Parts: sequence; C-alpha cells; structure tokens
Amino acid sequence: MSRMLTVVPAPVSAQPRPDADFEVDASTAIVAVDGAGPVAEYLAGILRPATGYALPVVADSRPGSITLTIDGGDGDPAGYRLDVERTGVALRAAGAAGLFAGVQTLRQLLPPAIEAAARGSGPWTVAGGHVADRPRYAHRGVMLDVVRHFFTIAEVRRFIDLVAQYKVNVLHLHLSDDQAWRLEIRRWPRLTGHGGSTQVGGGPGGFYTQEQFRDLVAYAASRHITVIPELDVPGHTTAALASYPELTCDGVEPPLFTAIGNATGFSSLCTDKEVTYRFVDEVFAEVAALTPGGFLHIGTDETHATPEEGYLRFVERVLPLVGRHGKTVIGWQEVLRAAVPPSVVAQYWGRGTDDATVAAAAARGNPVILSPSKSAYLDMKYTEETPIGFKWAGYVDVDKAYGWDPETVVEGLPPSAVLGVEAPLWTETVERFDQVEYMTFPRLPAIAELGWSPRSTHDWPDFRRRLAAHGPRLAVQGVNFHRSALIPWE
Ligand code: TNX
Repeated sequence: MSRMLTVVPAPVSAQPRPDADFEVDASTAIVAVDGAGPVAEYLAGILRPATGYALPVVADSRPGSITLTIDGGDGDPAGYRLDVERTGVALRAAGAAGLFAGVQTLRQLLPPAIEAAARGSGPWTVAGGHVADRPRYAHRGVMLDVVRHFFTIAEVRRFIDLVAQYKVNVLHLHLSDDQAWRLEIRRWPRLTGHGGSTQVGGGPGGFYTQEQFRDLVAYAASRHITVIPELDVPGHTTAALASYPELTCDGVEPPLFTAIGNATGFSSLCTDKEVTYRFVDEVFAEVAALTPGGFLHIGTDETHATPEEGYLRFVERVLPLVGRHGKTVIGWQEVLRAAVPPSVVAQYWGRGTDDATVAAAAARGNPVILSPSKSAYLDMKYTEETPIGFKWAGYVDVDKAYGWDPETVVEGLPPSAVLGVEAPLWTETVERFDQVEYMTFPRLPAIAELGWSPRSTHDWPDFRRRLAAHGPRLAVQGVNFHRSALIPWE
C-alpha cells in the first residue's frame, strides 16, 4: 500500500499515484521560493543524515528537485498542497507554518530509514500522488510537566522535534508546582535558587535561566511550535511559599515538598496579602517579556487550600494584571468559577463536576482547550501492566486516546468554542526522558490527529493500520514507544 495512505495525522485528502513516485538522489536540490528558506533548510536537515546527499538549498528553480513555495494565497496559512510526480516534488502553502506541516507529511512518504541519524542505503523513494491538507483546530498541544521531575533543555528540544512530526504546534510547559519552581524570575531569585533545587523523590531538580528559556522558545518557534508557559497560582505553590514565606498567611516557611502529593491541592498563596498581588504581577511581567507567543497560563487548578471567597477575589484581580501584558490568559477549567471575561481560555480536564460551567462559559464566548483526563492524559497507565503512571482517570490505551471527539466530549459545548486539543504529561511517576517517550508515544499521535484531521477521516480500524506503519519510524528515531497490543505494528 502507498505510504500516502499511512500519514498521521490523516490529511484532508490524499490521492496516491503509484506511477508517480519520486526518487531523491545525489543530484536532488531543494528549491526555496519566496521566504521558504528556513523550512527548506529544516527539510534538508532531516534528509541529509540518512541519504548522505548534499541536498543544497537553492533559490532558482530546476528540474528534478523538491520545490517549496510560499504562494501568499488566501488559503489557510497552516494548510498546504503537496504534489509528488516522477519529475519532482512541489510543496505549496500560504505561509511557512503550512510548509512546515507539509514537510512532516513529505518525510512520512519516504521509507522509515530516512529517519536514521547515519547514512543508509535507500532507495529514497517519495510515494507519488497529491495531498491537500489543512488543520481542523488552531491549537494542537502537548504539555510537559518539568516540575515533578526536571528535564534538561536538550531533552525538551528532543521532545519538540518528536512531537513536531505529528503537526503539534503548541508546547505547554508546566513550570511551577508544589515540588519546584523551574523558571528564573529575576525579581524573586529564591524561587529557583531554593524552590528549584529538588523534585519528586528528593533528587537535585534544576531550573531554566531566562536566557536558556528564550533559546528554547526560539528553538520551538523554528519548529513552528508556540511555547505556553504555565506558572500555577494560587494553589500548587509550596515551592514558592518555601522560597518566600511572606506569601503564606502565617508567615511560616514550609519545608520543600518532594512527595508525589495529593491531586486536590494543599498549598496556597495568601489571597489576603498585598504582597501576593505584587508577586504575581512581577512574575508574569517577566514571563510575558520572555514569551513572544500570545498566551500565558496561570494554572488556577485544584485550590482546595484556598478559601473560595479568596480564590474568586484572587482570580478576578489577577486576570487583568496578567492580561495587561497583551497576552491571552489560560486557566484550567476551575478558573471559570470566577467572573471571567470571554477572552479567558479554559483548559478542560474533566474531573466530571465542571462540565455545565464550562459549557455555559463557552456559550458566552470563552474558548476551550480540551484535555479530558480519561482520554488525553499521557500520565495515565495504558493498561494495568504499565509500570509507571496513574489510573485515577482510568487506563488510557491508544483506542481511548483516539476514541473521542473534541466537539462532543463536554455536553452542551458549542463546537465553535473549541480552540483545540492538548495532551498533558504530568511527571510525578515519570523520572527519566525514556519514560517521557514511553508515555507520549503512541498516544500523542492519536490526540494530534484529533486536533488536525477532519472528523470525516475518523476511523479506528484505519487509524490502527496507519499508526502501525509508524512503529518502524519511531524505532529508527530511537523513540522508546509503547508497543500497545492494540496496534498491528509493522
Ligand atoms: C491533576 S488536572 C493535576 C496535576 C496532577 C495530575 C496527575 C490538573 C489541572 N492537575 O496537578 O499532576 O492530576 O494526574
């Protein structure tokens, strides 16, 4: 079967033409027209190691090449058209994001060996035919919790590269919680100096300097991924309270917390103190300045240690403080308990009690990101045999990760309110990066497909078959993916 029929996420339309395969060879060039240069260089970087070919990026058109064109049309800037003929490959898009998505499709039309870091033997055949494609939703996210266990910049970069191939365009970084604070804040240096020094289990932890974080954001942008930083307030804040005890109500410094903790929240900034609001204001001012992307995430989840009246006052006072920096504010679904303007984005995780609140807010205009824990939480075990992970939201094997619709998962949610989907990976039990890979793959491709592909393509038998073809690709990339028993892996 043509590799054009194994692309994940499924394209809007794909028409294989077996007589139109294109072969990448030593004479192939990559032609970049009208601003396509950076994506062309990225493509060359993918194709050069395995092929060993020079694959020069050139500006002048020539036959037998791979041509990338930004045609400036009025199409969806995130969509693309890909035409593979015997005589050459043409990839066209209205914007660079579309070209980048098209490159992810193009690499999947080559044999899995193209993903190797060292030279292989080919032939390097691109499956012939035509693809026309565009995303269903603007927000196709993944979240990584770098708090409960710390992951290095190099590891986060690899994560970015791995998720980008499934057309994920948002990386939400969970940067503070009870166990640690991971982002340098210059006005509040003890947050990382003290609060960043450990992790679950008491290991050494770590943090990102502002410079490192800026570089990471730029790296993600080169993969057309927007970083959304989350600093979780007013709950999930033991690390901040231990670093600055004036943020507690009783002024007593709590010890650093290195246990897994309960999921309902046991810490809180003191919502009655002015210093709390100065803290939040200064923290988000620095974070906003580090973040070219349009979103800041303020957490607001599981605030059982915050008196309700104080919580509502806190949220209502903090939203305009954070919003002043010109960013759209995201909060977990609990944020909707407060009186929030319709610009606030709610991230649904579906603990089962807030559905009516979320649907009502969405009807008033609040956009919603869908991360239903029983389907999209990457920290849930696949099966009872999975050695790590939780099961409070149930087991989530690939069929469950794939088997939901963003437009019907919350009863009464107007479909127009759906900004997109996001798969969160909380890391209380995830200690090492190979375990991050294990929990992420292959569930993330399933959720990424829900975010990208039109609902008309949704078909579990077909998805199983297509995903099976990705086993060899992930293996060549050295990804420690879970060989779910539900998938007939190639
Ligand atoms: C709930 S869902 C949390 C996290 C935990 C996670 C573990 C949500 C917004 N908060 O603090 O890490 O469960 O599955």
